[in-house]
Amino acid sequence: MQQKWYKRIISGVLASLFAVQLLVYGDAGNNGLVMVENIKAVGNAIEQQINSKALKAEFDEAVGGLGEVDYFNIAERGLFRSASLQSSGNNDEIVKPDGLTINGYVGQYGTYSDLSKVKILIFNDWTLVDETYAQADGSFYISVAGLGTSTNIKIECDGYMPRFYRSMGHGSYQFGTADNPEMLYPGDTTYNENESNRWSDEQITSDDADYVYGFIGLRDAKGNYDSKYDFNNDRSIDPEDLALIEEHYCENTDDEKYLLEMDLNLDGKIDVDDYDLLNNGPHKDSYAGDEDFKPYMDKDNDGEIDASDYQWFVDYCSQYEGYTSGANYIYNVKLTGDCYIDTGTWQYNTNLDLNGYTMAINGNLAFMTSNLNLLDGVILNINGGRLLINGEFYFGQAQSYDRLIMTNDADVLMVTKNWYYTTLFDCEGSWTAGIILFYGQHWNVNEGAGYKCIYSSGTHQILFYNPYGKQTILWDNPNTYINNEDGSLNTLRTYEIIT
Ligand SMILES: [Ca+2]
Ligand SMILES: [Ca+2]
Ligand SMILES: [Ca+2]
Ligand SMILES: [Ca+2]
Repeated sequence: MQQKWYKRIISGVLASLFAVQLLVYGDAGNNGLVMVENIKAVGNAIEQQINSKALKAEFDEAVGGLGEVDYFNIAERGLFRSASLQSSGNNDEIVKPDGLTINGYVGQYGTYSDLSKVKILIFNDWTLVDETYAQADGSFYISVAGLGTSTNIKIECDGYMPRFYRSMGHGSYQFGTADNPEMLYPGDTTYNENESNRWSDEQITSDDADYVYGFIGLRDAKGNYDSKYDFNNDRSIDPEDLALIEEHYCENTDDEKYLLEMDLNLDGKIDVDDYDLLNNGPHKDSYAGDEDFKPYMDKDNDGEIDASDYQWFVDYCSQYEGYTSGANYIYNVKLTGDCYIDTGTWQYNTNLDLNGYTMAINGNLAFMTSNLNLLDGVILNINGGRLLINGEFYFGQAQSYDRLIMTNDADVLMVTKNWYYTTLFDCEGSWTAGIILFYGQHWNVNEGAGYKCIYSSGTHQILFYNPYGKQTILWDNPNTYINNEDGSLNTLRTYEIIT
C-alpha cells in the first residue's frame, strides 16, 4: 500500500495521455476524462483518422490488456515502461528500488589536493549508513540498499566545505562528470562553535583562519623516527641528539658518562663510531609528528603549519567570507536510473538531467537558483524522461535565468497541485516537444517573469485539467488585465491549445 502514491502518479500520466489523444481526435464530449466506456469510442475515433496509424498503434499498446480504466486509478502498463520496474506478477504491484546508487566525480579548488581523501557518505535521515572514498582521479561509486524514506548524501574532505544532496529518495544518480566534477572549496576547517570543532560549520569565515592560528608550529611525521635514538625526547632525531652523544664520549662502561643507549655498536665505549652510526643511519632527521597536525592546514605542503599557511587562510577566508554549502555550489545531478522520492524535495542551485529516466516525487518540488550571484541560472532538462510531481511545483526565482528544457517527444512533466513559475529565460526553442500535464488548481506565472518564459512550440503541449474542479490559470498576470491599447500583447508567452 505504501507505493500507492506513485502508482497513482503514473496512472495520472497514462490517463492524461489518453485524454490528450481523445482531445486530439475530436471526442470532446467527455471533457478529456477517459472512462472505461469510451476507450472503445476513442479507438474508433482514431480508426477514422487519416495517417494515424502510428498513433493508433501507440494507443492500442497503451490500452492493450487494460481491464478497468479509472482516472488516477489504473494499472500501469504500456506507456509507462522502465527498465528498473519489474512486475511481480501481480499487476497492482511494482517493485521499486529502496536504495541509492551514486557515481560521479569530485574535484577541488586549491593546491596539494589529494582527492582520495574525499569521502562520499550516505545517510538514512542523518544516520550514517555507508561511506566510500573517491579515487585519485576524483571518481567514485557507492551503492546501498534497504534505505528508509528520507535519504541524504554528503561529500566531505577535511579542509574543504562539504556538499550536501538532500532528500534524494531512492534510485540512481550521477553527481558531476570527469570534465565537470563536483568541486570543493578549500578554506573551511573543522571549526564549529556548537560541535566542539568536531566537524565543519559548513561555511567559510574568518573563524576558520583564527582556528588555524592555534595550530601554528605543529609538524607532520617525517622520516624513520625511533624513540630509542631520541636522547632528549623531543620527538625529533636531529643534531641535538648527535651533540648529546658527543657530550657522553667515554672510554669504558665505568665512566659516569657512559649510557648504554648511546653505545650504538655496544663496544663498551661511546665515541665517534657511535656518532657516525646515528649521523649516517636511517633515523637521522626524523620526526614523530604532532598528534594534532592537520595536513589540510599545511597549504605549502612542507610538513609544518607555519605563519605562511595561516596567512593563506586569512587571505582565502576574507576573499570567500560567507560562502556556504547551500548557496555557493552548483550541483550537477543526472539520473542513471529511475528515482523515487517519497518526500518533498528542494533542489537549489542544481542542474538536473533526467537522462531518459523517471523521477517521481511524492511531495513538492522546489527547483531554482537560490543565490543570484549564480547569474546563469540552473537547468532542469527533462531529456527524454518523466518528472512526476505529486504536489506543488516551484520553479525559478525572480531575476534568475533558470531553464526548463523539453525538446524530446518522450518528455513528460506532470504536476498534480499548484504551479508557481518564474524566470527571465526566453523559452522559445526550449519547449519544442513532449507534454506538461497540469492537474492542479492554480497555475501561476509570476508577473515579473520574462516575455517568453512560457513558450511552447513545435509539438510541445500543455494539458490543463483538474479532475476535481476549477482551474485558475494566471498566464500573463500583467499589471493591467488587458493587452496594450495598440492591440499588442503584454507578453509573448504562448502554447499549443488542444481543442
Ligand atoms: Ca568554517
Ligand atoms: Ca631529540
Ligand atoms: Ca660504542
Ligand atoms: Ca607549511
